[in-house]
Amino acid sequence: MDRRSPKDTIAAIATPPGEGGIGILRLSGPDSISIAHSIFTSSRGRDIRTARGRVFHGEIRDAHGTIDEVLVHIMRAPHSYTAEDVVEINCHGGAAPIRAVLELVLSRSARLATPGEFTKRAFLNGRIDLIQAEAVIDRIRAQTDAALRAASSAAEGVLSKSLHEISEVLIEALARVESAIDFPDDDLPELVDAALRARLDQVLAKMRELIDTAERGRLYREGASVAIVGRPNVGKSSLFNALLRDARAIVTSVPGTTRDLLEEVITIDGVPIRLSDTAGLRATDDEVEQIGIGRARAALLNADIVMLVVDVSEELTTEDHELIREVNELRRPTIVATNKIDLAPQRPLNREKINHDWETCQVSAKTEKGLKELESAIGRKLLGGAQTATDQGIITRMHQRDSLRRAAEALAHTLANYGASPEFLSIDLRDAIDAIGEITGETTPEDVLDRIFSSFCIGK
Ligand SMILES: Nc1nc2c(ncn2[C@@H]2O[C@H](COP(=O)(O)OP(=O)(O)OP(=O)(O)O)[C@@H](O)[C@H]2O)c(=O)[nH]1
Ligand SMILES: [Mg+2]
Repeated sequence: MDRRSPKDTIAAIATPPGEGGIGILRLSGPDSISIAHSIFTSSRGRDIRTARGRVFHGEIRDAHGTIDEVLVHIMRAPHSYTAEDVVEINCHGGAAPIRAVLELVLSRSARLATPGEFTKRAFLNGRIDLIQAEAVIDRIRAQTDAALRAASSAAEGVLSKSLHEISEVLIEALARVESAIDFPDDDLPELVDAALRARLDQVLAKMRELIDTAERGRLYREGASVAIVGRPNVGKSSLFNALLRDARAIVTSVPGTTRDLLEEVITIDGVPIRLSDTAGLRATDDEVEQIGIGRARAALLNADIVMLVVDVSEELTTEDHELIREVNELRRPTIVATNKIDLAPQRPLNREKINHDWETCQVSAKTEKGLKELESAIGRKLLGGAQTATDQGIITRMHQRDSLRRAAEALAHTLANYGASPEFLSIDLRDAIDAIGEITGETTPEDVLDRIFSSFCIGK
C-alpha cells in the first residue's frame, strides 16, 4: 500500500454551499502558501510567504480585478490539521466569490480535493490514527450529547491509547515467542513466563470489555427506531405527543384519527430515537385509512422496538387479542404500554396472553403518569446488555468491533495453546496484532481506507 506522504496541493470549499456569513476555501500541501501568495494582495503590503503572523487582510485578484475582500489564515507544517502547510481563505459568504476563488487556485497548481482528503492527509502524515480520523466524522454527525462525548473521547485518542497498550503487550509476547524460534535451545519456560501470561489474560479481558461497548457505540451513532402501534383510539398519538413534549399529532376521540405515519426524533439515554406514530390497526373500507394501515404495518416490521399500546379502561376485545398475538409472532423487542390508567375501572391484562419477554408499562398519556418509566423501559430494551463507556474508550463502528473480535479470538487461541510450539503461537499473535492494526490504521487495507474517507464531505 502506498502510505507515503502526499506531495501535491489540494483545495476545496470547506463551508456548506449557499449564503452564509463567511465561506472558507481550504488549501493543503507544499504549494499552498505560494499559490495563495500569487492571488492575494495584502492591504498592508505584506508578503504572506515571509511575514510573521498568521492572519492577513487583503484582496483576492485575478487578471480582471478584485474578486473578493478576504482574510487569509496561514498554518505552517506541521502545526495544521493535515500536518502540511495549510491556507484558509475566508471569503464573503456568497456562492459566487468563493467559487471564483476556487477556480483561481485550481488554475494554479492546486487540484480539487476528494471527499475526506484533508483528514486522510492528517492520517497519512501520521498526525492522527484511523480511529481519530473516523471520530472526526462522528463528531460532525453526532446527534446527541452522549454521541458527541463518545466521538470526542475517540478523537482525543482515548481508544487509540487503550489499543496501543494492548498491542504493546502482544508485541512483547511475540518477541519472546520469536526468540524461542530463533534460539530453540534456550529454555522454553521463558516462553510460558507466568507474568507475561497474566498480562495477556488481562489484555484479553480488556479486549472483551471494549467489544461489549460496541452496541452502545453503534446506537449513539446510528440511533434506533421505535414504532407506536395499536388498535384505534387507544391513545397512540397522545403518547407520541407526550414523549415528544409537543402537540405534534392530531388527537381526537374519533377512532381512525391518525392515517399517515408521523416521525420525530427524541433522545433517550443519549440515543437518538426515531419515534413513529401510526394509524390504528383495524379492518376498514376507507381507502386512505387502508394506506395508512399499510404504512403502520411496515413501521411495525422495521422498528427496532415495538411499543404496543392498549387501552386498559376498556375490556379487551377479540380484535385486541388478535393484535397481541400478531405482534407476538413477530418476536421483536416489545414494550406494552397499558394506557389510560387515570380512568377507572382498569382491566388488568391477561398476562398469559402476553409474551413473557415483553415489558409492560402502565401509563396515562393524559396525566403523563408512568411516562418516565416508559422512557426508562425503552432505554433498557435498547442498552440492556450494552456496556457503558469505560475510561478505556468506546467502540463505535462495526468494523472496529469485528477486528477486535478477531484479535480476541486469536489471543484466546494463543492462551489456550500456551506451551505449544512457538511457531504455532507466533501465527496467532501476529493475527491478533494485525487485527488491532486494522483499527488504528496501521494495517488497514487500502480499499477499506478509501471507503471510510469517501463517506466524509468534501473540504473535511
Ligand atoms: N383519560 C385518558 N384519555 C386518553 C388518554 N390517552 C388518550 N386519551 C384519549 O383517547 C382518545 C384517543 O386518543 P388518540 O391519541 O387520538 O388515540 P390514537 O390511538 O392515536 O387513535 P387513532 O389515531 O384513531 O388510532 C382521545 O380522546 C384522547 O384524549 C389517557 O391516558 N387518559
Ligand atoms: Mg392517532
